[in-house]
Amino acid sequence: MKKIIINLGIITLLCVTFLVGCMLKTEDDQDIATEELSKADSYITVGFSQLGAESDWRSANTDSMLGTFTEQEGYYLVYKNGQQKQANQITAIRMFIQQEVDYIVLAPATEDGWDSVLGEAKDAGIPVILVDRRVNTSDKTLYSCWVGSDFELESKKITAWIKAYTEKKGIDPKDLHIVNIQGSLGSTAQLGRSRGLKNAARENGWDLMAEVSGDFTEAKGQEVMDALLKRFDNINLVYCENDNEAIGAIKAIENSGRKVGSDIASGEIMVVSFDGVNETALEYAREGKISCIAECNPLHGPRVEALIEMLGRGENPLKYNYVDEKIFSSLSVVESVTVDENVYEIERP
Ligand code: GZL
Repeated sequence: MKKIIINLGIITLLCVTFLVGCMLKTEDDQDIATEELSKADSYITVGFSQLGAESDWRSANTDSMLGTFTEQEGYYLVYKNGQQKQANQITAIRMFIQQEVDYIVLAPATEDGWDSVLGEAKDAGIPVILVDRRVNTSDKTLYSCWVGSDFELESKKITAWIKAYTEKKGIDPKDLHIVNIQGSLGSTAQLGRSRGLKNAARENGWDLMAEVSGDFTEAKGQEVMDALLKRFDNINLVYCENDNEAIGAIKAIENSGRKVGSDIASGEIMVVSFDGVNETALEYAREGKISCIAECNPLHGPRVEALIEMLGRGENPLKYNYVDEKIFSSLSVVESVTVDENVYEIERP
């Protein structure tokens, strides 16, 4: 009998312990949840919708934002990655609205289709800051301000470099046979960089033979370059709208047995690119495999923070805030380019 009582006692003790444990866990969970919410209440809460992770530039941009909006600096950041899909970004913005964040930061994948969800943020009284690419809307009140690059200026710099270089090398403009491996179609970076090349080709009499999207990725860049090499036998300049595409294109060119370089007259295929973030691309630029890179600066975190601080003080920042950017080449033939009456020194990568 005694043994049974002891067993019953142990069973009872185990049940009580279990129940207390659950309650403690629940209370702890409740405490943690409450603590998180209260912490969020005492911080500036920022909802950041990033478009994806397609390139080194994007990763650097994300790192800059995450490194800026930290709890130590008084922020509570809710970060959502859209995996290249606008629908995911729209869902994220609606979640930020439900969470009643203080600010929404949006890096839009493409320019169209934002009016509805930005209207919901406006109705909720949450300021929206755009970063990197732009949105195409007639209602400019849907966002407080934007910070990023002048993509067409980036293109004007690199095409001015191409013009100066080929003229110094005595290459007839009509003998310049160009293919453009474009970025993600409909993105502001792609639209500006493609427009810049198209205008320069028309003005200079260059032969722009094809424009095909490489989606800002290395794999797609290599695939597109493979196809273009099968389609054309006279390509002598490849204009890549970002470094990752350029790395992929160079793989395809070398796999085909052709040589990448700046000696077009001797049959080398010249590659130019944008970003200047990927270390391999910068090494290629130092080696002369990539002849010229137009910088696209990804470090927008501190810039967005400055805009939030201004908005927090009730000030009105500039609507459009452009970042200053360089142009890199290891070829000393061209020392500077002049674009829109501004002189840009060519810097070593
Ligand atoms: C430019 C940015 C582009 C980069 C690419 O600001 O939108 O997207 O040039 C990135 O590398 O994928």
